[in-house]
Amino acid sequence: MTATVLPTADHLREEARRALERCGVDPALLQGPHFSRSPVNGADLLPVTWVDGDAVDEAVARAQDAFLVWRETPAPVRGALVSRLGELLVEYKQDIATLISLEVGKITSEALGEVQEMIDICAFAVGLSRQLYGKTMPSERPGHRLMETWHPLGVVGVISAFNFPAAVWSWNAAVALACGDTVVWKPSEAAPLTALACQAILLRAIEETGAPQHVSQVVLGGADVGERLVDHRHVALLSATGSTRMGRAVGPRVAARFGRCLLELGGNNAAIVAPSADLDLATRGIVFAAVGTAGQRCTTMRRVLVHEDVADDLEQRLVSAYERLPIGDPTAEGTLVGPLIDSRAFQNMTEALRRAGEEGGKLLVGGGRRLGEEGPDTYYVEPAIVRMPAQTEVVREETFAPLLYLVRYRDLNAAIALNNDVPQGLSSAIFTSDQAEAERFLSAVGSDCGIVNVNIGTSGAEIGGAFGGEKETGGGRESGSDAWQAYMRRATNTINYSGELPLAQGVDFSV
Ligand code: UN1
Repeated sequence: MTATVLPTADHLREEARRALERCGVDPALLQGPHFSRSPVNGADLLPVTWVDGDAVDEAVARAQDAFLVWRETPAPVRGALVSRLGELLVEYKQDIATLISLEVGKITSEALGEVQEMIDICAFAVGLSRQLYGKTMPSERPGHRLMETWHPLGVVGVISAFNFPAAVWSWNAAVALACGDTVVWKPSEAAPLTALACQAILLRAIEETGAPQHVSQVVLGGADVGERLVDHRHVALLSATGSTRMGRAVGPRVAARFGRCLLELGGNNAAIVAPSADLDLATRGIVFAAVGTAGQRCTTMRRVLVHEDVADDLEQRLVSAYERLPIGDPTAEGTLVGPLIDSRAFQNMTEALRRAGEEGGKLLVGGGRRLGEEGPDTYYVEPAIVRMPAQTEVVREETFAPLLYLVRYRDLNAAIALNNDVPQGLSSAIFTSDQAEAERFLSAVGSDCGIVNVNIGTSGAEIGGAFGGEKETGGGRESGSDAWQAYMRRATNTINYSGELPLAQGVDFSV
């Protein structure tokens, strides 16, 4: 394992400043009293200004005005804005990736991957701007036509989390803009600089394509800013990514004003490893899904349900892979595991490890803290694997850290039951060479998650599919497939060209 020397605060600050400057961020926005902090070395990066609730009201009012213009702009013309955004993201890919690494500790390859995901959603949304299809249906009445049309919805409020500080905004913004909505974004408090860079790039695309200036805005701030968006009657759709606890608070508040909600909450994702699995492939798939982004994706694999015939073999392979993981400075070449976001994440992991021990777990590898001396406020941890005697209480909870539980099974139905016996329902996987087993897992009596994979891990979904999950994950779907429908309102139209007035269901109402 590597023990890298961490970059100095001055070095990181300089890197951030250069990236922001290239992206065209107005230096006037980089003033206190709040600071963006880097988990890479625990030091403050640059100051930013937070706004208050009144500024949110003003931003929503501007977004509402812009909406009145934007909704009348032809959808393919709206697509041209998203297309330009995608081009600029290609151009500034490295700068945004740098800011993501500095602010949330993502390794370079995954930070670049996050920006690629933004570029991909732009391409998807541009195509979508010519495919906002409604259906036509045969009417039961002669001389009638029945059809549906999709119209822009209004202002979309986006609340995003630290772990995908830019991509999740773009999933929402690219699709919402193509659909004719306008956006007000409250980014994670951990990643304001990334948000300012994204906003600067979008502003340039707005100027170049002549779109209304306020089709998309960013509001930096704390919980009060988020709450104002949640409660604002002009926020037609509130799209929020974060913890189940946050979703439990947000959902009812938006529902109380009859607003729409799109929730992407917790996950407690499992993979089943069947006796026929290619164990080499399974090992690689599990390590990426369990350890990537230091275990801080909502799609992170947290449980492996392994058949007892292959359990010892798989355990050995995983432990050996974990022992070789390069942990350290996420911006250094070759690092695979960067830091946890903050001390609370570290405490949560430590606490879960303690409870797992109490509940009969045996720690197989990892769990220690690294580099504590170089940066006292940094939380580099060794990803851990714990063998559990059963799916106990702690295993059923989501711990947002690289902590993987192994539970053995004997019968596939029991493994599927374990997969489903958690409150969350985001992602799931099965590693098997037996098609009947794979099909069972994919079927109505299989996994109850929103994402169900075969011979691939639980994380790293592509843009084309709808992303999201069931149960305490919140039920929302974003990015691909028909997820755009959440950003539009549907009108059902019945058109009578018969010259008569026949009533549906054969009702006779002649006077
Ligand atoms: C998240 O962790 O909030 O499927 C999103 C994945 C990524 C997105 C994760 N494409 O892992």
